[in-house]
Amino acid sequence: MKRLHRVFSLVDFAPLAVFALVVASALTALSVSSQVPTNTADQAQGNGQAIGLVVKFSDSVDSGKVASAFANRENILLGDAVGQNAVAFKFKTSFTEIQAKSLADALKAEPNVAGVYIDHFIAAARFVAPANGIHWAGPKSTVLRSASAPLSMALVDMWNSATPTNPIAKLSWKPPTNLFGAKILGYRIDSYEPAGKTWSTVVDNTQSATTTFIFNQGLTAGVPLRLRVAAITYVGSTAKVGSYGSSVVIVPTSVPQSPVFANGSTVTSIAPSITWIAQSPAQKGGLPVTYTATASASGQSTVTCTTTNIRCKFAGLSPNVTYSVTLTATNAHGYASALSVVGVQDVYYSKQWYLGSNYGVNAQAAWSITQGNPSTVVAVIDTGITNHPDLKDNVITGYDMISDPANAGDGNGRDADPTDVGDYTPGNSSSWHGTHVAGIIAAEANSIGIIGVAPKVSIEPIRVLGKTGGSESDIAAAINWAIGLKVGTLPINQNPAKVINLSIGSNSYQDCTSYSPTQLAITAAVKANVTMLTAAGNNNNYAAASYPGNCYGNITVGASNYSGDRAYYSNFGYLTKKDGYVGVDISAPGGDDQDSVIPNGGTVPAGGEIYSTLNDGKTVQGNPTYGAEEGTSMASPVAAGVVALMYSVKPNLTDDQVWQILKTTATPFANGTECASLSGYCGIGIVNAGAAVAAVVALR
Ligand SMILES: [Ca+2]
Ligand SMILES: [Ca+2]
Ligand SMILES: [Ca+2]
Repeated sequence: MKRLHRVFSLVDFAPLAVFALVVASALTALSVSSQVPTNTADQAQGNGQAIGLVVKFSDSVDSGKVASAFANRENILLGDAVGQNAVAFKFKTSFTEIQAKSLADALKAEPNVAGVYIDHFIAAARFVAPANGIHWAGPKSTVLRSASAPLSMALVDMWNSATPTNPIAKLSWKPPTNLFGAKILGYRIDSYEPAGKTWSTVVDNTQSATTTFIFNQGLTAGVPLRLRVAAITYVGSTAKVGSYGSSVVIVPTSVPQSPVFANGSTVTSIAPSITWIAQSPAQKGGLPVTYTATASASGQSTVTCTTTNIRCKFAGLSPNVTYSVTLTATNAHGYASALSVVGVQDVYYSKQWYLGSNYGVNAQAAWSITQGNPSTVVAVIDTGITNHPDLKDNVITGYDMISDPANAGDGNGRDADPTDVGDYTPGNSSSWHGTHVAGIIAAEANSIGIIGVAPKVSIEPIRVLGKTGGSESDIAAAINWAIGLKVGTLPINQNPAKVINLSIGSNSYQDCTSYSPTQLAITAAVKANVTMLTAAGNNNNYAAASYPGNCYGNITVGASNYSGDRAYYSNFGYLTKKDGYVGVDISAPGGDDQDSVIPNGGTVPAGGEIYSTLNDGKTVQGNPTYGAEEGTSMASPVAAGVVALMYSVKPNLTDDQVWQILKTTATPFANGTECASLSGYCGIGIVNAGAAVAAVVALR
């Protein structure tokens, strides 16, 4: 994590586990799963078992030769090179974590040894989402007799054009007639929650005898706001809440939000209509909305159509011309920024809500500047890659870094072919996880399938996760190879990465920095100004306990949803006294099947999940396909794609500049959400491609 000073020792975590962070799997192209995830072994999950050591030798020795001698003497088996003069060793018999640390400490004192790290294996396990209820309790109070109810309640809409997207309401009342000898300390205001048919306190105590209260945050336009008020009176040092007056209700308003297209993005004289997703009352700003679509093409006159519906047909388009369309939603307060859809032809673009909706990454704005550059290389350290027509021109030579032939499943240890041979286990289909991740970053801009966040950058697949998971030493070797360092006798990577995506996580052990071979590699990557994005983990728990997100120097990405809040499974920040919430640096859309219904306005495309490239093989590779999945595994590559766009504009950006820009351009979480109210809990905000790329342009 980028901002974290070490917090691991502060928290005591149960040895649960996760790896490769997909929550739900829907492996077929067209039947998108919107059911609650079955949580079956989505991918590798960590058991945290110490399997060996990684020893970094001093630069002045022949590390291969010294390692051989070392292995004989210490009764440990020599494994593969990790890079940076580090070599993996395997324990001949099983070691506990404590025994491994003890041996590591002893070996640190040996001549020629510069560092010793513990290697862990990450094995398959299941994801179980724990319950996470948050409850607010008001203070208790006592007094002999409570005041009577306040009178003459009134609630009015106070929207004003200075803050057009923000609904504001003013509540006023008259004081109670009977105070029973007490004095007014303040007022308590409750709001009605229709879901549970209950009242909940929104202002515990106004601490004032003033009989008006302005609500200028936390309101949602279009969602009825019903309030009631009671006086809080006190005698001596005791206080009591009085009777509630009758309630009042209004529907707060604002300008509308941007509409989202529901189908392909261009119109022609043959197909002259355009459809968009029905907006909820909140998205309409709580007011009636009119939509105006404008079709334009160079050398042609502009054609518009207007409707209050979700579909509009253009009349009088020129034959054989492809038009670009801009759609604007207007209500009595104003209009939403128009959304242009120039050029996107990919047929499943309409499923990719995370690119263009209100809490998506604003990809269109970035694409007006760049769709990426093929010389910008994104290493996807994952399960490998499959053949896919929507990826083929963007995938460059990678490597298969899995040392253990049995786990690799391709008949050998490390080799130059990172083809994903599947991670099928009885009862679980192969995940093709690396293919899904690669498509999110760089699926091609063409007329088929989906479009990646950075559809013109290059994907460098490096395979580290096999049949049953992967080892830390192989992950470290993959990072070292990705950034162009020598890894034993392997050929040097001719296309070093600028961005590395690690959609991997395990909360089975906490310590990264002092004993992890991965930290050794991440530190080298950051030094080389390579930006590393890691998943925050899917445990609905502290991200600071999820490896390798809890290493230092990487950007740890939490998963957000369509509504602009935390996806229910995403790990979150840990509250420290010094730094506030730490552990998640930033969020990006990762999908949330429990946030798939737009209130009173239809459903979120792809069941609220992230639609990307897949393969339909249950065991071995079958045919290329597409499917919806969710997880911080999906959020991290969304962010990686944005970073790749940034480097495409300015390849000599420093890693620190990348982080500063991501931080200052992030979209705030939706008003009233957990992520918005607990600052830093889900990171700084949601990655905004358009704003980030514009900020890079401004640097030049
Ligand atoms: Ca192999
Ligand atoms: Ca291979
Ligand atoms: Ca495509």
